[in-house]
Amino acid sequence: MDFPTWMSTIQQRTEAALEAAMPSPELAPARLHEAMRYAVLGGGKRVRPLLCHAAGAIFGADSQVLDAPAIAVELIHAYSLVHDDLPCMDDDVLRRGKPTCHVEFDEATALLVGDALQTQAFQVLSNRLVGVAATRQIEMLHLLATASGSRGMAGGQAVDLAAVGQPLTIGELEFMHIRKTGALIRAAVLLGAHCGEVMPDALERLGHFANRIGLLFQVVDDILDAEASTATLGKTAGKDAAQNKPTYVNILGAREAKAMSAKLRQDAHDALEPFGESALRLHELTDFIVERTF
Ligand code: GRG
Repeated sequence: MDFPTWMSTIQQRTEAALEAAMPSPELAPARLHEAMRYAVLGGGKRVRPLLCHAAGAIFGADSQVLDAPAIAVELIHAYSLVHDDLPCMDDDVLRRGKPTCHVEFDEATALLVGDALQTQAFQVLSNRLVGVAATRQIEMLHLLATASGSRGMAGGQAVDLAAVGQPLTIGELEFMHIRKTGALIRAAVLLGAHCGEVMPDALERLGHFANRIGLLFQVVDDILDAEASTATLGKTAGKDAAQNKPTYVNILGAREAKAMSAKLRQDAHDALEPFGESALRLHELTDFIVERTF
């Protein structure tokens, strides 16, 4: 199967699994459920579910089992986008090519959407996973909680908010992005591996790969924010500069940021070397992260 076909197959099964996990809009409280569905369904590249499936495939994990961690991570991601767009945070009106959740509904609803999606992620991941030992599943829940919390994504967001208008060093910028963007990407990869027969040394190597692509994802995001249009991105372009936010592009310059992206891409491919052919999809996803246009 070629990469575009594989990608579209996983995106479709992710969409179906998300649809099945989402509460019906007819169920009370209808407005909250409608807003949750609005924030989650029918949009996004589904990069984290793709990474989860690709990592799981290396260790022979079953696709049906992988759907649970894949959508759990996507639900955390969707919650983070809804909260990030709120006026008290990034204050944005456009996400995934449509009005942000608080614009389409209202702020209080958007806040609750994020809360409910976050807990739903853990509800999904705590369902029985066929073929995964209970102790392993507890490790997975712990991993996702740590990646999402104050030592992971939420912590990175706190550093991000505090950094507006502040001159950051490249080291401080990296500290922030390893948490804000990288932690969830790492969780997606490791959760996928946990669903298969993975050994500790392979997990460590995969963790190294995931750290590289987490940063890579962010460097590319900064380049796109500076160079792509709002129409292409489906979210407001040029926001980082407008909000005086530290980014790889404004600290290093576009040329250096692109050189950094090329280096991280190579490091990521190198980290996959020991997995041989079985890591084909992760290699392809690494290239996709760099070559994406939105
Ligand atoms: C509110 C706790 C909390 C955290 C928010 C993820 C995040 C932290 C903020 C989003 C801001 C941002 C632009 C981060 C850069 C990287 C990123 C996560 C981009 C969006 O992810 P994509 O490109 O989006 O995977 P889609 O829409 O394709 O799912």
